[in-house]
Amino acid sequence: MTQDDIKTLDTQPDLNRRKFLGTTALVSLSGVGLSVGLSACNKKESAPTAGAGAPTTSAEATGSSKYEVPPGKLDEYYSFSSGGHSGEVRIYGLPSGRELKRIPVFNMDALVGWGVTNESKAILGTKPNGTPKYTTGDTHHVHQTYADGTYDGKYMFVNDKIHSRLARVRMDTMECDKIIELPNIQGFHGTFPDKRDPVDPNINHTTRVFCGSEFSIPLPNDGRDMEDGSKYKSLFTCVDSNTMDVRWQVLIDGNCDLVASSYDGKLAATNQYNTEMGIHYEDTMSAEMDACLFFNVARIEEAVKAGKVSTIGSSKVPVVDGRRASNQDPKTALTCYVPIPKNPHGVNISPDGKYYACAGKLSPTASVIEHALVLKWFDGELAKPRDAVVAEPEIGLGPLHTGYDNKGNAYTTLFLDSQIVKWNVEAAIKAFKGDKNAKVVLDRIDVHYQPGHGFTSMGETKEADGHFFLSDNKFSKDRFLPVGPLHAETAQLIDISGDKMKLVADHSVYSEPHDSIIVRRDIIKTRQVYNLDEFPLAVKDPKDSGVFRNGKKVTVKLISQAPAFSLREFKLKKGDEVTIILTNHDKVEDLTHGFAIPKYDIQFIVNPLETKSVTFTVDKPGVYWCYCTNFCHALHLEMRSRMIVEA
Ligand code: RUQ
Ligand code: CUA
Ligand code: CA
Repeated sequence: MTQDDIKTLDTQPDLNRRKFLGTTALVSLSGVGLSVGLSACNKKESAPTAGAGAPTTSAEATGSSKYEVPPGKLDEYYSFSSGGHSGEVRIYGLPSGRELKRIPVFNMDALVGWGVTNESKAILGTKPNGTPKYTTGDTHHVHQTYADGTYDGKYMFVNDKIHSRLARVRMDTMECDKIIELPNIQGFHGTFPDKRDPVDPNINHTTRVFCGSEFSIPLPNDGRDMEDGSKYKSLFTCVDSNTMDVRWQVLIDGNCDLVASSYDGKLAATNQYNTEMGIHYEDTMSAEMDACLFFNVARIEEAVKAGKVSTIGSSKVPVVDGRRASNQDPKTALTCYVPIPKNPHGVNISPDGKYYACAGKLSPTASVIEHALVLKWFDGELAKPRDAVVAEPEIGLGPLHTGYDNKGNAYTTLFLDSQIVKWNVEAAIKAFKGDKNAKVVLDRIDVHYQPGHGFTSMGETKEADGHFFLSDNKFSKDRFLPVGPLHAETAQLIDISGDKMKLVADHSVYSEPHDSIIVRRDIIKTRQVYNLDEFPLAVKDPKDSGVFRNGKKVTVKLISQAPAFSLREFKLKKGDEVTIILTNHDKVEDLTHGFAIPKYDIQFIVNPLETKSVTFTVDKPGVYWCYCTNFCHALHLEMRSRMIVEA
């Protein structure tokens, strides 16, 4: 394929001519880099595509008041979004796009003191010297716990791809309460809570979190088998959502990527783009078909119970064998590999629980897999896994993630075409059966530019409401004021309630949001204040404040109450290991104080009736003004205490 051929990729209207992006095409594509990918962005409208309705002209925001949230009014939805490189989770209001909060998870954060206080360090994990074990994170997938097929407002889970950690965030305080590191994997990417137990009908809520790992590694990864990629392996991991213990892992062929869970609790799914087990990226696209891999949760747990497990390295986690060769008999198989073209990306279950859409990425198709047919294969009643594919519509170039409305329509991001395509699932099934009149693709809309993730309001629950689609685009180019070589990204809000999609807002977002969920506001019930009794260290009475010495270990107990700390000063000696415990006695929502110590790198906040502590060694004699960092009162600047360190 020549450079010119590649250039025509974006304007070539005949889908069939670009059915698959071959390895050569992609290798050269990466060579010319973004100029090819982005050339789609240069046109205001895209060329009509065969089999599709007329493309929608990029509907620039009309400023219709319907989508405006006037001053003093609240948004209809929360959007919970991963922060990518920052390692945090972000919360936006929709439709306004107001950024409401950043929850530090895998990152340190001076505003709240995450990674600074003893309590947060205990969650983050520390090195022997007491500093956080890792200071970087890479969050991608945010999902909340379910009850009865919809969000229950209890917890949210988010992955850390770089260090393979799973974090849990409490929804009442919107703070991280637990982080674990998954054993024997790298590139932990897809994350999805289950929706009910596969066996026990009384458990209709989340009790597990499924985790997919993208990179295969030698197992154990201790210096053996490093040159031979065919010996590398991947594991699919199940975590207990309550205890956050790793329950089990499944050894698989190929890799995992994104993850979905079924509404009946019976299956978990992951798309696989590297069934080739390639180490170099050309190798990862050498095969025309990869797979969507299904896990039979009940059978895996029976096998674990029956002790049909092994362990890897020093990990005690039971590992069952889900490799293809060991799972040929459907009646006993733990896994089912459904062939899907080519380097698929994204696996999303429809709100009625019937279908999974697995988009082709390097094939212009989305494969529709019927849940009931995968179960049938496990019962020995379906000839081969591929028969579970009931539709494979051609929808456009570079299809990635799919969201759903409440009318049987799917909305898929097209990375290369820079579009969102709306298609009807039942029509796609009819067309696959040969119905030439089935109208599959219903609408297309240009987005700006190169959408990665896309998701609909409540679309990952049975309460999908068909109101909004949010397109998280990887490039904003000319949409916002330039801020240097790295631009903001665009989150574009699209009204999907009518027949035609309508672009209603561009929101700029700080790089790099990956997946998000859009949650109705009535589901989220946050607390207003903490309770003194929640904290074992709480300084409950102002009279309990003071300096308590035990040799070189010193405890300083303080309370904050606007506009003063209970100690005007506290004296320490050089070399002391001091623990400062601060309890905020203000009881009013949002009346938060901060505590910062110059030159000692201490900064944190205490929310109403919250207690936090820090431990450090005082090695620099002198006077240090500990001041309140959070504006709390007309006398906020005056709110200080003096740390006096004697030589
Ligand atoms: S997936 S790398 Cu997490 Cu589409 Cu974004
Ligand atoms: Cu307390 Cu500012
Ligand atoms: Ca592949």
